[in-house]
Amino acid sequence: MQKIQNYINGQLVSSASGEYLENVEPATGKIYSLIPESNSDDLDAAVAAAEAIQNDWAHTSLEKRADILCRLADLIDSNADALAKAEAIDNGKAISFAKAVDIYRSSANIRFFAQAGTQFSSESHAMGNLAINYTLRDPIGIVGCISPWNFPLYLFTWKIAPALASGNVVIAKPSEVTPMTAYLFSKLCIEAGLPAGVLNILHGSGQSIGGPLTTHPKIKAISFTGGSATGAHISKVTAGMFKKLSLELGGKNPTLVFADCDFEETVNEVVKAAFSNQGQICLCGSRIYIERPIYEQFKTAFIAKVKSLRIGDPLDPNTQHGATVSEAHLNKVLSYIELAQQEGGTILTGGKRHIESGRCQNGYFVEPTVVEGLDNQCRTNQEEIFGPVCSIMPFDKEQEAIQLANGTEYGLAASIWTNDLKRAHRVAKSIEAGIVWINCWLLRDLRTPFGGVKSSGVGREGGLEAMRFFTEPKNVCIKY
Ligand code: TXE
Repeated sequence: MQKIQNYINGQLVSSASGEYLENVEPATGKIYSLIPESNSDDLDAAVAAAEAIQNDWAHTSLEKRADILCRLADLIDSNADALAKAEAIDNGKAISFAKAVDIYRSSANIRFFAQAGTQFSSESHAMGNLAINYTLRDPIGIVGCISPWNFPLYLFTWKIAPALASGNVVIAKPSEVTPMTAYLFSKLCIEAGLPAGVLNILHGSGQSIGGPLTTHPKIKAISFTGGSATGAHISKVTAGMFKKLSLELGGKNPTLVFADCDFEETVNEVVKAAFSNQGQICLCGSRIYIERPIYEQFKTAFIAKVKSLRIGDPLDPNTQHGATVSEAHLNKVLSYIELAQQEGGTILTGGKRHIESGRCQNGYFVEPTVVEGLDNQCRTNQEEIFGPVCSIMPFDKEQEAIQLANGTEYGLAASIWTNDLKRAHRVAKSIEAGIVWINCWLLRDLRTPFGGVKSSGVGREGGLEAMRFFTEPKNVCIKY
């Protein structure tokens, strides 16, 4: 049985306790590897390693840091097939999606921030002929990065890349649900010649190592992506420690379809927005509001398209819809489908666990599910399900659509489908979200601010936002 190892001080090591967690392949329900259950002892070793190299890394030239990060990105590219297969096995997602999205973006994240590190600059402010102010942006020091299971390597690199590029040393904790690609990545770090201690990867549960990582006094900033409940917990336990927190949390994103949209393209894209990655993306459009004149026509075309999604073995290149990530998550999603019907919803397609044949017969598959006839305030339309379940309903007026869209505690993303330019700008301005797409979804420019409002989080990732999060500005005023 493969044993995943921690990456501390440039070495692959077991956890101090020697304990392991079981790692299950979602498509088969079988245990296929073991994960170190790390604790504070492992954390102390990682902090010591980080502390020892902290100064050297902070004073490494921008070009040298960029070179090492670009080497890492090149190694991801040259190992893309193996990494995509590992991601598909570990997460249950379709291998074609893992290759085209997860691994492609993992390399792009690192390459982007390698370059951002050499372009990152700060300001100066002249006081006439009296004095000049200049702003230093120094690395914070030792930072913690905690990432979730839905985009394992993609969100892991999305956090560590800006942290490293801005001269910090990092202690990172991937999700215990999907540890494999972070483990394979640590081997690439050794091959790339990343100096020992610059990045340390600790595997294990939120309880055993996640918690200690957030409260360690020498870790001055935490960048977290995960559930809103966990984000709230981290805020609470770190309160009074004055750490910088970046919290990218859950979403319950609206999709607004107006009658004048490009019909065919909108149907196709709204299906992707609802079901990509089995609906396990914080940006997924799980609440679909359609202007009444085209409601029946759109519903018919949408359902037909959803029914055509090919569910199957994540390792089959033709699969479009894989397994949900764990048995616990499978049961959570199925319980919400049950709830949707109790709340008066009608299942238009899907609604059941999908039983595959062959090696995947015990896999955690859920049919892509569409529910109609729910009230906007019901739990199904208020709570993040984070699975292949969406609800649809008609609206009549623009103002009504905006109220429906803004009617949850979340505010991460939204998509608007219309050819009316003025309406597009008007509605985008009124939507309570950090990201609004118009006639597109998940079209990403890594320079843009990424994150949400309300219960979807605090702070922004991406581009200069990330470089600023991982640095401390210091104003120096010098009199002429
Ligand atoms: O997230 P968790 P999970 C949402 C989605 C999902 C729910 C739970 O609704 O169903 O969150 O998913 C670590 N201190 N999203 O269980 O628990 C944990 O080990 C420190 C949306 O994956 O938040 C993992 O590495 N760390 C999200 C990471 O936090 C702790 C993507 C996320 O785990 C911890 C994923 C603690 N006390 C889930 N407890 C998005 N916005 O994309 C756990 N962790």
